[in-house]
Amino acid sequence: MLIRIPRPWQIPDRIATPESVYYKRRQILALAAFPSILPALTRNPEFMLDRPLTEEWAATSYNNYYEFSTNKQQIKDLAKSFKPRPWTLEITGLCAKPKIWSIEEIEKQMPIEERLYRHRCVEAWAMAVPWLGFPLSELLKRAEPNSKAKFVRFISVNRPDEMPGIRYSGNYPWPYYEALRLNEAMNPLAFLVTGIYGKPLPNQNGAPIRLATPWKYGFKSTKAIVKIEFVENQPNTFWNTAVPKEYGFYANVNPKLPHARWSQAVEQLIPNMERVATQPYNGYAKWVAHMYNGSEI
Ligand SMILES: Nc1nc2c(c(=O)[nH]1)N[C@H]1C(S)=C(S)[C@@H](COP(=O)(O)O)O[C@H]1N2
Ligand SMILES: [Mo]
Repeated sequence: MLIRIPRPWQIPDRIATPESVYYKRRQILALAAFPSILPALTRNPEFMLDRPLTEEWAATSYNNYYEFSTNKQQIKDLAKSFKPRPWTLEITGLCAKPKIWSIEEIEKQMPIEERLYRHRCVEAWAMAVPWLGFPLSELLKRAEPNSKAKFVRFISVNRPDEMPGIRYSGNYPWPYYEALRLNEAMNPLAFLVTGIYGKPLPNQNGAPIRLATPWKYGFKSTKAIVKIEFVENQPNTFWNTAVPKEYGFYANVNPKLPHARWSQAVEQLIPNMERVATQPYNGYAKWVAHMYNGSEI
């Protein structure tokens, strides 16, 4: 694998400011290619970064998506023939107004905005990317969850024909599934993503709709979601079921709590793997720390 490894000082104008010429140009290109994301071109100033944005080529060619492969650099190619449209997302379970949404309805009706978020994989690599999307709460509140609803489950698409990783890693409990506590799902940081770098989400990043919960390890950010369900009791999750000793339910980023096989004190920024200190809640304590008492794993 030959990848260009830019040194930090060679990277042109990657620090994203609202005025970034680089970024404006991208947005104009995106608008020409995909007019329906016009409302997405508003960047929410609440969610800026303390570090450069990861270059687009890196964020879209180094992925985790076990339905395709365990090899991060192969996912982009293997996902080329995946068909993210037509697509429906079902909201169901303990709520007054269950509904099956088409992806087009979601894009039209949800308040699409752009947010710059850090992303921290449990394996210790990290990136910072501009997501397009909307708060998960916007979709959930329209379903009117009832008083029994305490958790929210997310289920990924199950298409073995299009996803070789499902065919060849038969031991995993497919389809991929995850969950949040209801108050985590309603937290303004929890974001449903339909685009990245001013463009529709590429298949390898979870098209057409994926979650971003930036205060948690990346495996909570379910890709290619087809179903969201309100439930009463804490549900099982894919990784907790597959390897219970290594992956808990909460999975909040915590530099002081090592993974069973490695430290979490340091993270490495793709693509040059610069090492930086891990921050509690991945730097999002201000938004989320109040939801926890510190014992969650
Ligand atoms: N359905 C599904 N969602 C998934 C995964 C997966 O294997 N399958 N991997 C998770 C992990 S471990 C990470 S780090 C992120 C990676 O997102 P990215 O490839 O867009 O960086 O997706 C998460 N969502
Ligand atoms: Mo991850």
